Amino acid sequence: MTTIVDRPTGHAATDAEVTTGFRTCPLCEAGCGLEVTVRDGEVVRIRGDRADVFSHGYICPKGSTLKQIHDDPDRLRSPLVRRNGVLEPATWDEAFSEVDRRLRPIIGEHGPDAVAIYLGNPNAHNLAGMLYGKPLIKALGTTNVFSASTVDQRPKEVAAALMFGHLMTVPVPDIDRTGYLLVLGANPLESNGSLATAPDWPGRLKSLRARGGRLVVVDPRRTKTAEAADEHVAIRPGTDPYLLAAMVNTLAGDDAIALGRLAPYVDRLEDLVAAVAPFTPEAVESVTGVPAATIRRLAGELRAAPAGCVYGRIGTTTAPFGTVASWLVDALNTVTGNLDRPGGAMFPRAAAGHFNTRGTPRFGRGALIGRRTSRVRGLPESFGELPAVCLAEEIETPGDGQVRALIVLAGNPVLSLPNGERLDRAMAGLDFMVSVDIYLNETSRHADVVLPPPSALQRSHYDIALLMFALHNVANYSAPVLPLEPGDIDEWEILARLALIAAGVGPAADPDLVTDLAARTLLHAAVADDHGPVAGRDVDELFDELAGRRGPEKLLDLMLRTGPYGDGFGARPAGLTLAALEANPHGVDLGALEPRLPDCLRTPTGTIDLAPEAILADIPRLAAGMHDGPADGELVLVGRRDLRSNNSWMHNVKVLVKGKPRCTLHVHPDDAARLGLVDGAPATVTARTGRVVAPVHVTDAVRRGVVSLPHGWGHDLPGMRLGVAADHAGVNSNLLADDERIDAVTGTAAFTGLPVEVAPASG
Ligand SMILES: Nc1nc2c(c(=O)[nH]1)N[C@H]1C(S)=C(S)[C@@H](COP(=O)(O)OP(=O)(O)OC[C@H]3O[C@@H](n4cnc5c(=O)[nH]c(N)nc54)[C@H](O)[C@@H]3O)O[C@H]1N2
Ligand SMILES: Nc1nc2c(c(=O)[nH]1)N[C@H]1C(S)=C(S)[C@@H](COP(=O)(O)OP(=O)(O)OC[C@H]3O[C@@H](n4cnc5c(=O)[nH]c(N)nc54)[C@H](O)[C@@H]3O)O[C@H]1N2
Ligand code: SF4
Ligand SMILES: [Mo]
Repeated sequence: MTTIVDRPTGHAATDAEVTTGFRTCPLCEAGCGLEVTVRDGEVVRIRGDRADVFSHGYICPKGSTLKQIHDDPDRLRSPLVRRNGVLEPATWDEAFSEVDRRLRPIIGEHGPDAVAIYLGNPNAHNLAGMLYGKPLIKALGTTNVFSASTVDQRPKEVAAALMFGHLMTVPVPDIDRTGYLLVLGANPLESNGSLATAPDWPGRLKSLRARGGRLVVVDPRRTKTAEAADEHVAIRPGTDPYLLAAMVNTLAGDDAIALGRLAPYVDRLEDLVAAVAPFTPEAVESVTGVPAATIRRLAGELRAAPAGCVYGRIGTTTAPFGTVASWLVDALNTVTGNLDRPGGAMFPRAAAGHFNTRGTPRFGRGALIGRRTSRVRGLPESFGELPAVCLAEEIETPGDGQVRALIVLAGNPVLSLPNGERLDRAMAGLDFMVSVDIYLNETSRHADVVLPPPSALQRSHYDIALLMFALHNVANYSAPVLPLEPGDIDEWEILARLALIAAGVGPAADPDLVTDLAARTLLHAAVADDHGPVAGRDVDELFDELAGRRGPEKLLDLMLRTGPYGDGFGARPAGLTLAALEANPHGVDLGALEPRLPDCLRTPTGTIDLAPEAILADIPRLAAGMHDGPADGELVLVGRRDLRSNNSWMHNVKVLVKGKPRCTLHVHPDDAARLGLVDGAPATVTARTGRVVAPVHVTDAVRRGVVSLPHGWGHDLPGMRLGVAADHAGVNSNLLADDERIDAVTGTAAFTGLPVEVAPASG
């Protein structure tokens, strides 16, 4: 444990040992540093770590609730095994034996595809998920792999892979140096940012404006971020690609395209220009609801800014044209000369695990997408995963390859995937299900075995994934603040033991086998990398150097040492190691983002593809809707996030759910008047797949014709153990979200702009 014993001054001297631990908050992508004070094994205070190199003390109201989650009596402390239909406490050995007993025969009889896996959002914030999820998938050998990515950022990843050669090569907005930031479909003042890792968005956006920069927010709702902006453009949901295409069209028409330094590395500019030719600002005015003059002005402003940047997030990705929109965001960054320059859209250089820092610069296989399709609906695979919208039908539909068993890692798909009611029903029909989860909730209540990891404060942390999107290059490792309870096992060990069971080695095998196999695999790749710091070295020798560590620490040390700042196992003695991070509990500053093109490209051509065929194929569909203005009385649903909420699982924390209800239906006053809806009274919202009743909040913060309901609520199902959440149940907006509405290129759920009917609820 990296703890510093200190006695706060001003306290009466006691015999209690007070320790202070520092750890990165794992709850959202901002990655704030926390200072955790522990007295006699109990957390007494969590506040922002003022010495953290990235967050400098900033936290949001969720950060300190790691204590409440740790102390939550509803948090599972032991495995549960279903016996005679009832989930009962069991020992770890009993639980793993049960998984072995039930899972192996299903694989034996029906093949590996009979077991599906869903990886939920917290895996991206968690060393276990990042390092042991893949070995588990490999051991299962299933092609039925699903994750939260296809209800989230997959369109951005596919666009990035097609343009730049790898899914994690996503340009991030350099908000600390930009002079002009155009934000579409993101609300970082509630979400704290996404695919753009940085603590303190409020402070950063304030500084942007204080230094004379301009902030423009495109959102059907006047969000907190829009209120903090110079300009709010209330776009019609789902139509961002029309707006973006028209901006590129404007620049092309004005002969204002300027690739700058990037010109030698950019391919197919003419095809981009041709693709957007039909989308003039005038042509898209009615579909977007944005005046042509505004579109022209935004294009001109972006072009004229000394350094400007376009940033699109979930409102643009979980949309019917999510990939087209994601591509156009970076096409616009490129044609305005803003890609890869300070103040523009830049490529971070992460310390561990970043594919684009390995191998030969400008050489790669490109996007690994569409290599197969889903069994029932024929939707495309991407990066080894199938769209999550397919999960229910793959369970329900008999035949070869039918999903009969499901492993859920840190996910709550019943509340998070579209058509939740269908998924809930499908799960009830599974032969066997395992949930690795800290709660007995909407999803894990279907499991036959629930395996609870310890709380976040009892685990170590490093943001392998999120630091690849950081707005400043940093590395920050956290040791556990609290020890494991006797007999408990860490989350990585749970996943490793599941992998060993899946591989047929049995429930009692040593989890370190999984670590060591993964370590050797990584080392083989590292020594084979002619451009890396351990090129040509002996794998066994390097492996032996890691002997003092086990679990995720072993793998992380390896990744850091072979990474771009690493010590190269002695080759660069001053370089980064895990030990160096342990000695710096507030993190290590690796410097501001720097231009990385063309070396970070991994496309087959070694250049940026400005007009990927797989995306252009969706343009005719886009063009077909170009003149579709809103129908009379049209009402469409969009989501929203709240600072005090985190997807589906933090509503059991009293301090976060107290106060006025947050799961309300926002309705514009004109629509409310037209439909006879009254503020505070319940309304029925109906869509193809379902119906919910939610209290109305009349507000002109939503655009006319748009209603908004947050996701992640609906905690009123039987068989759960979420006492606080049940008292603030709300409704599940994914009973309305349609599993047939998708982004065509990736199969990602198109949550936004769902047609709904709203009426006063009787009684
Ligand atoms: N309608 C609509 N639906 C949406 C969205 C939307 O905007 N609108 N957003 C989508 C997005 S972006 C995402 S990312 C998904 C998220 O959806 P999911 O992938 O389902 O993730 P969460 O809702 O965060 O649920 C996390 C689960 O993990 C458990 N958990 C928490 N911490 C840990 C841990 O450390 N270890 C383990 N093993 N379990 C843990 C929680 O109890 C919970 O059951 O929802 C998507 N669904
Ligand atoms: N407090 C909190 N923080 C979170 C989360 C959380 O649940 N709560 N979830 C985390 C996760 S998993 C993610 S992925 C990130 C997401 O981070 P963000 O992308 O910032 O998420 P939101 O706050 O939902 O903002 C999306 C915005 O898009 C708008 N929008 C909807 N449809 C459209 C459209 O068609 N066009 C445009 N231009 N805008 C549209 C919505 O009104 C909303 O304001 O947040 C993360 N952080
Ligand atoms: S902003 Fe995110 S990372 Fe920072 S304290 Fe809040 S939840 Fe944690
Ligand atoms: Mo997400």
